[in-house]
Amino acid sequence: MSFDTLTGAHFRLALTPEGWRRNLSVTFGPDGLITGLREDDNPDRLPVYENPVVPGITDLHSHAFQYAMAGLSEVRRNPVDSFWSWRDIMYFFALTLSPEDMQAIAARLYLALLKGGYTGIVEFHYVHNDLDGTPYARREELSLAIFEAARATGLDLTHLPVFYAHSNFGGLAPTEGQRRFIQDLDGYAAMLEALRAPAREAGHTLGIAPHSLRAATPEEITRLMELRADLLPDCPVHIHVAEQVKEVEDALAWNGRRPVEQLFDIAPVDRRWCLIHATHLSDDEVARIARSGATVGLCPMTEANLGDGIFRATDYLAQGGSFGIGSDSNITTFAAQELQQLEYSQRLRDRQRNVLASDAFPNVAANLWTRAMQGGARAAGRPEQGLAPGGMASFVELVSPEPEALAAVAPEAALDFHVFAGRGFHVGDVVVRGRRTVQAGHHPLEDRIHADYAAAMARISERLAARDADGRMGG
Ligand code: NGQ
Ligand code: ZN
Repeated sequence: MSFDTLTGAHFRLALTPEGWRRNLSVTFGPDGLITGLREDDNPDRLPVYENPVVPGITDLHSHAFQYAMAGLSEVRRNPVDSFWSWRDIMYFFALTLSPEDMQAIAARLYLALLKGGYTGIVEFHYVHNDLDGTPYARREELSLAIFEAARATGLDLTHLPVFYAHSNFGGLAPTEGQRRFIQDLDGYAAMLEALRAPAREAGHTLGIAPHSLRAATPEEITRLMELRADLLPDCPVHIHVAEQVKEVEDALAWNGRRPVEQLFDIAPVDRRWCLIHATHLSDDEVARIARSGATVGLCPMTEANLGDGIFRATDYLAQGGSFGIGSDSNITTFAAQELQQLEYSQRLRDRQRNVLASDAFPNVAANLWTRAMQGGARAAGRPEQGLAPGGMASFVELVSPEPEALAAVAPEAALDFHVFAGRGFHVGDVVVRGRRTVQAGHHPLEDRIHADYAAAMARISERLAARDADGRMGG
């Protein structure tokens, strides 16, 4: 599929790192980066966007396959359901998928994400093995399914093959339900090597991801850093950390150190790192992450869905910490909803309003959108300038569903409506590095992507029904 390529555009109103600006002529280079930006009345007759335009956000944390189980784990089955009982269902579901299913689900998800305000994705990919736990003939088979989904949809991919070897702190043996995730270091290195050429050809970025301090030991993380220096110097490194209180307790029980303390003990955490969730932090941990330049990968809707807890966003942002947002379990695909949930979690805790604004951006939505764009790009190993020279030519056009009704509202409020008013804006065009992937709300391959997804879901539900004698999914 080839998309229209734009060499520039004229924005009547665009959200830049300096705030909203009017009448901007912007030119794009062949690499999809912004080469020039100036205020004028469009002497070069570039294509004009009359509607407000915002930079696309990089979704910095996704497990694509979980999109297909969204909504299927909302039934109480235990006296107290929790993250851990959800995880059992997720493991059960992960044991159902073929490579073809993986590709169809990821393509359907990535299509939805493009229409949800995202132009990039960081896929934290840990389902590697065949159903019985043995590697595929091509061990990178399922990663290639993700590559294909990104190619078909046009979403900008940073792919993180995940290293996963244990079930808890202290190098405990993995469980049977984790068998599709498990690799040793040699197998992992072989997979990374096999992915380098196809990633380069397709323009994807590769990174490294120890799943968590539960799934990788300190020695293994040290070895992964050596592997990174050999194969992918300076690539992004992501890890799940301190999401659940139980993880903090297990960490303390193992060696007396909290998870984020353990991470800083063993790894050179810097701006190339992304700490996913980081929900439960001490004052010292908040300060250390903020100082390190690492990005915190917040997944507000999933964290709410799983009952994780509330991230200390006010403290962290006051110290200049970098953050981005991830759709994680993909229960929602709208960036606006993630940002709304992030702000509301702080309002509910502090009993205040307009909490996550800044002096530069008193509008909460513009502040959160801009910072999440920057943090997401940093976490993906991409330029983080936004709609400015050197930034990515990746943007989203916001179209009002009721232009007449909103005519009296300043156009600059479009993003406030998009994030905080349920009757938000639609996306019109979505341009990724200069390529128009969505035009007036439509993707050229959407019919096929929907049909492939429906076929995959039919196969999956048959397989689930066959295995699901005790009704663990759905109703
Ligand atoms: C995951 N998801 O890897 O999909 C994790 C659950 C775990 C989230 N934490 C598994 N949301 O952390 O052990
Ligand atoms: Zn995750």
